[in-house]
Amino acid sequence: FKISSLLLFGVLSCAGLTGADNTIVQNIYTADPAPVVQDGRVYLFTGHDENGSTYYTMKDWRLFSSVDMVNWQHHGSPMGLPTFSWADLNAWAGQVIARNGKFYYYVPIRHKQTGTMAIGVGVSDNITGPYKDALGHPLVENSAIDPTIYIDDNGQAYLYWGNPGLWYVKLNQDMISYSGSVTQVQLTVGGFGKPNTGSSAVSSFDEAPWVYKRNGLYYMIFAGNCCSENIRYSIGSSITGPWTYKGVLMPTQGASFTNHPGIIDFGGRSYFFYHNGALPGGSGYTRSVAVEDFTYNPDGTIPQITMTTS
Ligand code: FUB
Repeated sequence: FKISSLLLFGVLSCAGLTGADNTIVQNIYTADPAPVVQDGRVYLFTGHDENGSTYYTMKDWRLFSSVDMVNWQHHGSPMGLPTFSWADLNAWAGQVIARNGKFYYYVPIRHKQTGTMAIGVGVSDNITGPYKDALGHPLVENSAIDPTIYIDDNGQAYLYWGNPGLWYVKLNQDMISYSGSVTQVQLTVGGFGKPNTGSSAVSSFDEAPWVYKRNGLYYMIFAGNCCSENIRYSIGSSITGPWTYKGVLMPTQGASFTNHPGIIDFGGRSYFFYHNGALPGGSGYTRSVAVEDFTYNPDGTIPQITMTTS
């Protein structure tokens, strides 16, 4: 599978690039893909690594969309740090979901008063934004990052997030408040795999959870093996588990020591989004979003996927 890109710049004045393969976006560094299908179109929300960055220096999020997984339109930045008056740094990995005729964008950002990472919520009437701060304060704050969101069949929404640890909370119908307590998942080896040799972690789970349901099975895709990450996954019989570890989905490769998954079905095919350091100047802090298509095995397991590294 090869993907080519035609970038139409909504806010940038550069000329578009045509005929290029992975990575999807070739004129800026992108990370932490969060794809969502809406009205027959794939919307790809990403983080944005600054040029020359030597840390996770990220100030805004970016949005791209496609109807064919070949030609991509750049919608610019739907949301940035200035959206959240209470935050000062770290526009890291988020995810968007539709409900109530609105779009909710869950993101980890640093709370400037406490200096810890917290999860904020943007809201918009349009998937392309602009998104406004729905609350004026964090939804949850326990220094963990990487929110992922899923609405179960009974209408109950679950917000998971991770690193350190893996956590979830049940959201109310309004999607900006929750009921019950914040719950920490027990990271057993049977549920999330063995830690890498020499690690003091309980299991291989590190960060970047991506939760969803498909054909009766719940999937928890995640980055494991800190700090040279690969993508691993577990399958559960309910959205809160118990989880059974299923193995490495994408091995460690390429110039980025982190990776971050996002999975969708679209147009009868399944797509695995991730990031690497494949663009010129690419590194662990100047990353690029890429995608591979794949086919689930008949039992719902996922075959190992090879990263495109150039
Ligand atoms: O992009 C900043 C952080 O790097 C994300 O939150 C993690 O998942 C890792 O990709």
